[in-house]
Amino acid sequence: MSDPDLSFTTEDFLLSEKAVVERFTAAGQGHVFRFLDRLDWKRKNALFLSAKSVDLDLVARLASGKSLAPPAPPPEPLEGPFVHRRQALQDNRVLREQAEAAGLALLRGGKVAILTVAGGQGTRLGFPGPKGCYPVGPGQRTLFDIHAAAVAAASREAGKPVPWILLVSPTTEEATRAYIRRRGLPGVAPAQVRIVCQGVLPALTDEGKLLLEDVDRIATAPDGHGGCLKALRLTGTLAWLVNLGVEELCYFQVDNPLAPPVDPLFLGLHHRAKGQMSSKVFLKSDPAEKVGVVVCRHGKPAVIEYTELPKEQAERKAPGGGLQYWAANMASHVLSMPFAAAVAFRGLPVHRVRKAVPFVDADGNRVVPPEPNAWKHESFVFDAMPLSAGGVVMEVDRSREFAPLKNAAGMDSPETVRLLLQSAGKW
Ligand code: UD2
Repeated sequence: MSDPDLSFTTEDFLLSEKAVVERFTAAGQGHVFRFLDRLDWKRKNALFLSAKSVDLDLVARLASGKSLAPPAPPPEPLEGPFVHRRQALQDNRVLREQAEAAGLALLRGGKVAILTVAGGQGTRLGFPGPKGCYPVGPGQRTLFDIHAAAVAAASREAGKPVPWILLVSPTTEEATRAYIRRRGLPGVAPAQVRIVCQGVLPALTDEGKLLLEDVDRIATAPDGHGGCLKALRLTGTLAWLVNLGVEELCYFQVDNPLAPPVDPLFLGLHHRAKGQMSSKVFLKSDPAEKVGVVVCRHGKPAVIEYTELPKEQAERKAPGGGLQYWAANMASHVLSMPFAAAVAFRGLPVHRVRKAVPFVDADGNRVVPPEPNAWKHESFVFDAMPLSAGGVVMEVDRSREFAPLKNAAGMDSPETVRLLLQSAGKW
């Protein structure tokens, strides 16, 4: 067999750059290369790297409205045998003990891994670094420290290190890696942690055009926590977990320091139901609370985001009193590995929201628009719920499991988180 032709020339590389420009031009997106001739080789490289993160076929589908999440059918009250209310669980000791034992058996059998989504830009918090690095206290204790202590406790309970996947994004990856190199994750063995970077999706104008964030960078943003499953697939992490014998993935958000990474009762109920995706909920504090609600649609659990729930529905009362749509989405889930893999290959619908996206105009000037000027796109992991063939929705005590850090002040701020940690005895 003759030697492979290794005579790779600069021309070949230039040709591939030329091919990229041709492809973008054919797709009506050639304007992103309008400053190419004035870029030095470093910025030229940056622009082509940015261009390669853009899936032009997906852009065309998004621009034409395909791949976008369809309008949701009207919600139905959350009810069914898969719903486990707190009081009913407290009253059913046999079920509780059986489920807890089953959950512990999964944990001790090495069948469980933990996934923490930490790729968000954390804009509302006004903190320069990734949210996980935020020193919520006491002292300099960060969210990552708190979660690491809980993962270490789960590993002790399991009698072995529990694999822990940290989902980051291009916005948070570098700073998260630097933080972990510098401070570590107390009590957690480095070998049990995998940092997985999610993908990005481009911003698009009303005309379906890409925007330049800078002369050498196309405006993109992390593709939403729904991008975690695709990222697990593309990075080989799904295969890594399967090879470890993992069957259940415990998912929670970095911004909730009270979320137990592994909850044997929740795991056990999920497993007993032969669940594919299960979710935790808690009683909404009031109709206007900024959390998604878990409802039923065609008899299956689904989440309506607070931004998409009309005020009248948010305030609707149930016949027995209380809110009709009472079940706040705690964003803690269990996904069975086969289901996570199926969704990773199938993909999730993309939601879009109009935002003010800074861009570079035709003259190369950076413009920060006062009004929303483009669509940002992301997918949500909870859109997998209606796809699952079964699972449970378990109500928990929010005072013990929910202390979200979202804003610099007011609701869901460091102040409210500290108070909630203290009242939960976690200070
Ligand atoms: C989320 C839920 C809301 C409720 C609330 C509870 C959504 C859209 N809404 O509101 O229903 O459950 O949490 O606190 O999920 N993230 C990534 N990558 C991304 C985007 C987000 O990892 O591309 C992470 C982010 O680091 C955070 C979590 O996802 O841990 C939720 O962030 P968000 O800002 O998208 O959603 P939020 O907090 O408004």
